[in-house]
Amino acid sequence: MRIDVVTIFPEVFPGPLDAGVIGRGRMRGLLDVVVWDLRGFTDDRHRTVDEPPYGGGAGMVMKAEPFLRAVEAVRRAAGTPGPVLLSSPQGRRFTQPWARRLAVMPQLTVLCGRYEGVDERVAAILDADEVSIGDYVLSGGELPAMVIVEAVGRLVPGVVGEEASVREDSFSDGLLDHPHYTRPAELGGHAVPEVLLSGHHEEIRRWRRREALRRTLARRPDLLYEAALDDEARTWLRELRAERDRGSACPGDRG
Ligand code: 4FV
Repeated sequence: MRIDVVTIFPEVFPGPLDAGVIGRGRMRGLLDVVVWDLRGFTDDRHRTVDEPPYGGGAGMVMKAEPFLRAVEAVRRAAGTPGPVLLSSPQGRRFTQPWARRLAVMPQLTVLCGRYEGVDERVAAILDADEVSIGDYVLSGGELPAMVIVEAVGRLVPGVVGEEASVREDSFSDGLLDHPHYTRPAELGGHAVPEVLLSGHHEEIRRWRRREALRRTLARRPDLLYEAALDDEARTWLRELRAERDRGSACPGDRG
């Protein structure tokens, strides 16, 4: 997969995208991340990318034309161009299912905003999707772009060595992940749950699924509406709800 990023700060991308699975995926040619400098698509000697807002008000707005020229160049270079994303707090919330849908595309372009935002016509003319990584305000779209490259890149087949670990990711079945433990078996009076030391794989699977449900019910009940639950999970969820309602709160879960 090829991911093109357009930004006025190309220098912030090396580092985060060179390390770990993304870095290895790029080295192995499974993932191609190309970072473009937006100023390269300006047409004045001051390489202007922003102007005061029509209608007045504080701050500056990013001009449309440099983004339009940049995406033209990306499309020429990318061969089979895919969707265009514009990172902004006004966007739809980025999720694992959205990352999965993007990871099967041949190419993706991510535009990084700065200042007060980007001229509204960029998204309209490019039919770009606005994407938000969360309800807080950053000073730029570069970190959101890295989040998207990381979340999508690691789903490209072969990028994460153990496919299983991608399959068993948080949100892979719409639930939060189960608790994880490793050596030592006992730490400061906190013992690892017996079942995990039992070697009884079915019992371990059941414990992990139930704990994932318990945690999701306590911390992110909103996820339960979308989650694909089978009969086993629905039964346990009823029991967990009854347990919760009986007031035997989940030990340790502040909910
Ligand atoms: C953001 C977010 C975000 C807002 C103004 C860039 C900044 C500046 N992007 N999810 N939250 N963007 O805060 O995606 O243009």
